[in-house]
Amino acid sequence: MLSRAVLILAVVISLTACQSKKKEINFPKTDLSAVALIPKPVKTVSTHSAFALDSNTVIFTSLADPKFEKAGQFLAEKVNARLGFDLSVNTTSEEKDIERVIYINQSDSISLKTPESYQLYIKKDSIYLNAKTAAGAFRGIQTLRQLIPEQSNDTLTNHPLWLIPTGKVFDEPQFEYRGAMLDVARHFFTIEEVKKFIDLLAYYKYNALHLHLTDDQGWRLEIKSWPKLTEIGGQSEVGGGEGGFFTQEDYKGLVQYAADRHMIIIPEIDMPGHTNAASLSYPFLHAGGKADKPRVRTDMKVGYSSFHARKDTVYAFLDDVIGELAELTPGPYIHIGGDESHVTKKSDYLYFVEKVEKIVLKHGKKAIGWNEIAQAKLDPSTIAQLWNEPHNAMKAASGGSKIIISPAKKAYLDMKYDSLSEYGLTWAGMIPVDVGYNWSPEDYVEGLPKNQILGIEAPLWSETISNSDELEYLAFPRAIGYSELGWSNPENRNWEDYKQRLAKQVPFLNRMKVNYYPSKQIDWVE
Ligand code: TNX
Repeated sequence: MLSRAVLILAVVISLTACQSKKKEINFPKTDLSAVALIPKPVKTVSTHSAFALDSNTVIFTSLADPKFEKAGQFLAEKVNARLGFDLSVNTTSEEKDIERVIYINQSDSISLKTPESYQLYIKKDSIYLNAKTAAGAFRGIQTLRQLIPEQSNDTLTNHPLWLIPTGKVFDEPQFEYRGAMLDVARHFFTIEEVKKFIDLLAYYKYNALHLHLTDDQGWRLEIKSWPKLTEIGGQSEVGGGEGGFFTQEDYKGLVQYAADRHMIIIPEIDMPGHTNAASLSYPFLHAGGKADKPRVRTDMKVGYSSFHARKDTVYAFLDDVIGELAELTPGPYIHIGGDESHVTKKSDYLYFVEKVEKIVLKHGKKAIGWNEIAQAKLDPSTIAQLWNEPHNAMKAASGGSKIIISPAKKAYLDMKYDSLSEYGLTWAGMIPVDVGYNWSPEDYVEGLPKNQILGIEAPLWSETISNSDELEYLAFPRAIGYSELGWSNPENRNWEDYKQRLAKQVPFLNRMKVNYYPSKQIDWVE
């Protein structure tokens, strides 16, 4: 380890020393501040020259934290795949004439205020990416990916150079939580489909994917102590398709895939309503009374199912389920749903939420629930997710809870864009690309202090979609806008400026084969 560190230092020093011997290239004038970065960084300073990325560039990282090296490898993989290079990390080869280095540096600078803050110093012969944590380095790497131009310059020297504009980027997120949600219950999505969504979200600096794993139409995660949940409850979906579920092995792979991108997965077990598939698997869970008798449901109705709230066996079951879930979840949160329990008596609902919250706490996690849970007496560590009732968000906040902002009218990825939209619902209105962007999560709930907002999340319910193409049609481009609402300061957000930058995402979206909705509001750059 030590010798490798010394070697790297030697390379970095000798690189600076031998610059004078090299032929100076006259780069065309560049402008770092004009690059179409999304989300927009806090500050950029242009120095108008270029770092010439080529196949001889070397990547080094701090070695004290192995996660920095991993982040470097992620960068190398992305650059190699895109440009056909063979860059490696923290290795030197004798034959290579090292001219330029990218150094990913763990820094304890006090100007790096959050774990995800980063600074980029781009000079002609070096790029320094400073961050306190590997998560910060990873966010900076996404900026670097966005700074690599589409076209190489093939005339300045005898091989192609990708000219990265020189200057500085200082950046940090305005909210610590920036999430999207995917409903894999109404329609099942495969591990590969979810991974592709994660890749796209990571590029725009999201740090959380909430998976809505259970609903009336299906239960999608294997629970070893209660196998019928998936054997029976996993075999249906909206429209009558065959459904499906993740084994715990599959799911662990997904959690790791997200973690490799510095994202957490938040698993949701929606209850006491939205539980028809669970009660169909284990009828003792069913509330009776006003709740519909469990049967295979492939329709899109809501609000007809409920768990029984007064049976000890129901809570013993939930202790097992949440226990297994907590084991599978390195992140701090478990989502307990709580929405639209229209056939649960109010007193039963309150009793249920308070009991389940305690089970989550007992397993060492924090609970998140939809805004209805604020009717109960919540532990201050519990988070309320605003979707339709600002007054309940305020109530939760007054008890000390933090709030995730996900208003259906602004942030629901499953609302149609306009009357031409092929997929999506309209109950909360249509959300064209500009409406999705032109609002402020920090001002949405009057009187809610900013320091009680954990962040923003854009949910994608899947009643009308069942594969990656359809998912991408609804999520893109709108999810790109929500990344900016979560990350960038209000003073850096502006629709006219954003729409120009959004238009320039096309080459990336095409490379990733994303079936985005080609909204007429944007002059897409082909
Ligand atoms: C409301 S939003 C629901 C979901 C539906 C969604 C469709 C929320 C917490 N509950 O059950 O899928 O509308 O847009």
